[in-house]
Amino acid sequence: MKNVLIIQDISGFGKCSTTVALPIVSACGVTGSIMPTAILSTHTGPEFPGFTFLDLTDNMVQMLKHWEELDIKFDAIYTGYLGRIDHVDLLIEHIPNILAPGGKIFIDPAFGDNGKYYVGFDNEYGQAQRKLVAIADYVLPNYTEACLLLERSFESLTYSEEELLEIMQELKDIGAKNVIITGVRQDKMIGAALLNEENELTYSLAKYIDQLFHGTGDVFAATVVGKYLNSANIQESIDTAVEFVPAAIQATLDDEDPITYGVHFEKVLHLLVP
Ligand code: PXL
Repeated sequence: MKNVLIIQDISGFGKCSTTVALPIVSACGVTGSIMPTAILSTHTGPEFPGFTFLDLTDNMVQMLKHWEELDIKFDAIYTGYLGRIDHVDLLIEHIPNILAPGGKIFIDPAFGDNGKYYVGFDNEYGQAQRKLVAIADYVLPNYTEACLLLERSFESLTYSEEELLEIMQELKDIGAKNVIITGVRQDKMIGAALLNEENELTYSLAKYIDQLFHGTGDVFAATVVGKYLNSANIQESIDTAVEFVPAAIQATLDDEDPITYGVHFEKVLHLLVP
């Protein structure tokens, strides 16, 4: 059975990062191992002012040391929201020791949306994440994160295919083997674009639902990772994720909970079961 190491924070309430990634990869029939980077009361979005934040860097060092002593290896490493710049160098140093031969590295920068960094992050954090992009087999930024990584203007985006390719190529120039950009829009559709190792550009698009939800980037990335580990087919995995996100959003809209409670992906999790 494939085993992916999910390296993200645990947000107690609000559904994102580890609490989303773990059930999703499990539904895909993949073992999810975790290395929490921080524990928060909620995610850092504006709906939850005053969130708590416990940094777990010291514990990460201990966990890595223990796994290295036991020679534990993972079939994939999947990083998302980390929390501290220090985490980047720690991971760069240790990932080679805990990745199985032929294992894949998935990097979701997870530091911004709508043209801005999340609370607590700045350009220094974004530029540090470039080191992870450099070792990625697959990097999965949204348009905001792609622009911030490249220090490009988000406001002057034209969303043309030429510009999209330029951005993807620049991310490859940093070192990422494959680039998956999310939030790509075409007419009434939304989805993701992939520029693969052979420099082929493909789109996966689904119906656009005009409602922003926190955590959809995490749902998308976790689905790609979980499905990929079972199929080794990145295009199929992206197609599934692009369909799964609107299904989860629709399930949330159909529920009476306030949307601040997060995406109710649990209601459609069965769609991912092999
Ligand atoms: O969904 C990304 C994410 C993950 N973890 C935390 C966050 C966010 C986005 O704001 O705040 C703690």
